[in-house]
Amino acid sequence: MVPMNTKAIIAAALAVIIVIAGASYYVISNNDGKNKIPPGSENDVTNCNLWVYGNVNGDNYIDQKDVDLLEKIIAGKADEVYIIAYDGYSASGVSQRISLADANQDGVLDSKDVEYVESLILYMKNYSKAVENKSLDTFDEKFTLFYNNCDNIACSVGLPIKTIVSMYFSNSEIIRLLGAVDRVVATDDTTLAKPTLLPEFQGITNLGDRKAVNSEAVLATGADAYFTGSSSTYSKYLEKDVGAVVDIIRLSAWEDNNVMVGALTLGYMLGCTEKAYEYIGWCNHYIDLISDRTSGITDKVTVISPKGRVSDSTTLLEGNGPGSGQFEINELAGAEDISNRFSATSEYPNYTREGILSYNVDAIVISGYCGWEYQPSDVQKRVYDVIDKVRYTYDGTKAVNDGKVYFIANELYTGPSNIVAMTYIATWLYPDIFEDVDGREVFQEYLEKFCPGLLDYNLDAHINQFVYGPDSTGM
Ligand SMILES: [Ca+2]
Ligand SMILES: [Ca+2]
Repeated sequence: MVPMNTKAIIAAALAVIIVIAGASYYVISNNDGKNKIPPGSENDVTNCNLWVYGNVNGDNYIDQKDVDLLEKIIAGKADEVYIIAYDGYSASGVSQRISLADANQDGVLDSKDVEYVESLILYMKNYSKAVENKSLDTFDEKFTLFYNNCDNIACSVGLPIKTIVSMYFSNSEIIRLLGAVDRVVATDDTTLAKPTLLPEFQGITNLGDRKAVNSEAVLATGADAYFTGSSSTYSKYLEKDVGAVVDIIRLSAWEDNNVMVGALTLGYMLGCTEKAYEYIGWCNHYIDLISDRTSGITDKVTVISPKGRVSDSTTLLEGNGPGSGQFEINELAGAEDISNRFSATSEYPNYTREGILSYNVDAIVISGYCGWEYQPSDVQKRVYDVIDKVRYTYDGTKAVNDGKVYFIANELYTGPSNIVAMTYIATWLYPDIFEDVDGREVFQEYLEKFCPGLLDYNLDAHINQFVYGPDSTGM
């Protein structure tokens, strides 16, 4: 057993990012070897988005501050800084407390790490400049970067990355916001099935199913790197099959809502740091704004997010729990998501009517299937009819009685545009304290800042495909 005071500190540290006090307590207090995490401290960093070794102090940069701290650590004058790397998506959810100080990943901290970080800083300056000046073709200086992937495994990647494969549409959205679409040599069927969302990817070689991709086809692309997600979902044999030739980069594009880690860490690897920091800054602006106003609320609005599939009413009891992305966005919006009460281990728990009634949930935000590739004529069937079915399924709850049943297209609920969903939810659940915040404006900002291919998209004409709530035109 972990001593009580340590346990409380770990729980507090974890609560900041995962906010499932019940589940984290369960993991820590049942330390049976499967879910072992080292003791935490109140100084642990929970908001590090740059999971690159050499980021010694756990902020979002690798700079002179890291060199200075590393020298102090080596001299015994400072302690290592630990970041909480949460990998909740893999089955039971494993949190790791890791230090990024061993920059060259040789198992010891010494002057070689200092030299490595200094050379990394210099390299990134030249690499980013080559990307910025569009002279990457002739930039042939090589560097091996070490990072922690979304499976919580330390990996290496060879730089520069001149050609890359992008698997899954959320991953492709990240590549676009970083400004690196021109390096994509192959992609997957979900990216190609979204010509409205991702017009600039259309016509790129299709590698098909991201979950079961053909290894030979990956090799045939000749790509330097392959950008995908957790091995529990996406073709876990790839490292073994092609890892010697192609660097397999597993970073979150939605999982655990670690999108910011995915965007910044990949942005670093691609030398697209300027755009990556712009994105992180934009996300943090809204996260902080909502957190500042909701963190003091003691009686938070309780919420669930059932999947709102059109064809099958039984899916209306399928939920989104910790690790799904929706859960984390609800919590960031200041709500108390009660989905974790239905399963301690599954990221997609099944709700029961009895359970939802007994908890008397305050609000329901449907994670629905409309959005980018649909038209206003689809809204009746895909949004309004689904809302009606949800009202029927959850009849008797406070949410239905009070008319607090909302809809967000799942493409907006997870992935890099999920900050838009977060602001909509916050304004719906707490209208009094967010009168000055407008989800629709945040959506437009996302398009203008991070979707250069969508500058002509008429959001007003299509907004009802994405959201249904108090400030949407459908209500
Ligand atoms: Ca740093
Ligand atoms: Ca070392």
